[in-house]
Amino acid sequence: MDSLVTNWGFRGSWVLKMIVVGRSAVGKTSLMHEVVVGRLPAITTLNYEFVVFNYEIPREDLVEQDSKYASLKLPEKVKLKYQIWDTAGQERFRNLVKSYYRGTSVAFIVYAINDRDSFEDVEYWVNDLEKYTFWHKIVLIGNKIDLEDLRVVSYDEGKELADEYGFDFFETSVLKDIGTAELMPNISHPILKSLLDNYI
Ligand SMILES: Nc1nc2c(ncn2[C@@H]2O[C@H](COP(=O)(O)OP(=O)(O)O)[C@@H](O)[C@H]2O)c(=O)[nH]1
Ligand SMILES: [Mg+2]
Repeated sequence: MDSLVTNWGFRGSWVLKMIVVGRSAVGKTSLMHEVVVGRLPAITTLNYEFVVFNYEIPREDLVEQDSKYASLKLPEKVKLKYQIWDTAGQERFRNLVKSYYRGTSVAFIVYAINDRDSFEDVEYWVNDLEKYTFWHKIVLIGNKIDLEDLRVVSYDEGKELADEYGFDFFETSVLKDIGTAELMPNISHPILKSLLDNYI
């Protein structure tokens, strides 16, 4: 089993690599930007850019929501960082995306609830991810729930698919700021626990 986190150079500092995949224009870049910077990006990457976000996990994220870990104190010196690899979803980049899987523990597969093709693509990404490496966690995300009138993928369909694969599932709207704040804290707790149990 690959390790969950990589020590990124000096004692007590850990980086957790994540990757974001999915069809183009579902909102991958917007979502990760929202998570990291807290607002919609002024420019979208429009399909061809690969972006790496580095993000130090706020301590509040790690302890706030779950009383079970609230009493577990992360030593002051320890720093945790997310490194999020945003990718482009078009066919011609698909081989390139694979080259980023190595050493990555968490994968987000994003589709848009108003784009049936993007939901049907999920299976492609699952197969691709599962061929390549060990995943600590895969998260399925149905984005753009503000477009309720244009919805063609129901919540239940998304949830069922996620359950079938054993993935976490969230619906989000970057535009309306729904479900985005919970995303990272939700995956931080298991990470913290694993760190405390295994590394620190
Ligand atoms: N209505 C709506 N539009 C969104 C949402 N998230 C992203 N978008 C828009 O969808 C388009 C594609 O977003 P982008 O992040 O570049 O998608 P990517 O190709 O998957 O990285 C942009 O015009 C975004 O502003 C959302 O939650 N709701
Ligand atoms: Mg993008």
